[in-house]
Amino acid sequence: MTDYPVPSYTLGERPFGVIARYREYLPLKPDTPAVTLGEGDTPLVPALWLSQELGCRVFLKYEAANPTGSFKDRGMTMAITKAVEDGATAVICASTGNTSASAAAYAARAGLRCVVLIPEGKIAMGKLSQALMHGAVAIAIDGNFDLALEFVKDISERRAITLVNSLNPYRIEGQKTSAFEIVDRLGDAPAMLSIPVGNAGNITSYWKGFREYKDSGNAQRLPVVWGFQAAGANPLVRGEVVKNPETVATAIRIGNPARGDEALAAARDSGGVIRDVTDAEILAAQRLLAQKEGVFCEPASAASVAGLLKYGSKGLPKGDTLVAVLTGHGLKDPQTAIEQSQPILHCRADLEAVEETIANAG
Ligand code: AN7
Repeated sequence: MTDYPVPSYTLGERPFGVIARYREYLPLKPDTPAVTLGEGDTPLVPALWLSQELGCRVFLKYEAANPTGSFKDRGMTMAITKAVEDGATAVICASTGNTSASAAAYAARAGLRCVVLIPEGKIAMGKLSQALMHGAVAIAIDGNFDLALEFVKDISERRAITLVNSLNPYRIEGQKTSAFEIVDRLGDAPAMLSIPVGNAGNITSYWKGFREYKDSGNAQRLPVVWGFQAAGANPLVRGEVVKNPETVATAIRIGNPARGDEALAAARDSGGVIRDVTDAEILAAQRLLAQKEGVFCEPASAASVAGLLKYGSKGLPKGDTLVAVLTGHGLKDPQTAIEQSQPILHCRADLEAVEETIANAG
């Protein structure tokens, strides 16, 4: 055991973080202090426009509301807590961005060294700024995520540095808590879950969470799970590794998912399927969410809604509940947001000119 400090003050009755909230479902010793930033308990936002469009009661599980702006924090609180429990002093991951941001933050909190391997030029600015600001050693390689993951697997097997990619089973354990929250909020599992798929850890986690909650009597049913990949990074749709994955949704620019078999099993066993959406469809869904629902997510997250809009003419649970998981915040990738939006209007610092510009803008 370690000397990770437990705060001597309390935060009232409300449990702080997913370990405090769901400890009985997580593989931890009873006295292990949680390394937490208060992740989880994210909003389940009723999607009014999308509900009309699809003929279902659609909710958006807004994982952007986690401390570092993505769902990764649920898994990272577990992975880092376990690393500390095991006496680790350093952690390492490969990342398309969000894992590195989360690992860097939780490692900083626990006083661990953090090393992140990222694909050169293919990580969104917000995520990079987080990894750097939290003090991680950030190494960019001129290769993609899949190669970076091979490297960190190799290094963590030979050296005293703990792997915190979703190959780490504790990541899955932490991330399954989102399924618990959905059931706790809705009173049962939704009829359908829609989720983006990259390295396939998250779809695996949700499916595990829904099954465990049903087995323990907290839910009566299981959702049909639809998973969506980007068309340029769609190994689970093609049935083979994609050597040079390419997509605007850099978070899911992954050609050889570590938990691909589990993702396919989750889709199959639930009566669902994994399909793909183009970059244009992803960006259109991102804009629709921002402009019709007021919800800003990053491109990879919008794949879950792009898929519903694309394939929803058949197979949706009409009149029943449907949850789309929005995995990360739109602010993670401001460049992609600005590039696809109306340009800013420039104007002289003159009241009349401003009024004229407003009138002309319609
Ligand atoms: C916003 O950060 O793989 O299928 O290295 O950041 O569990 O991989 C991120 C993945 C979806 C896909 N949405 O989840 C990484 C990384 C967002 C993401 C995914 C990611 P998985």
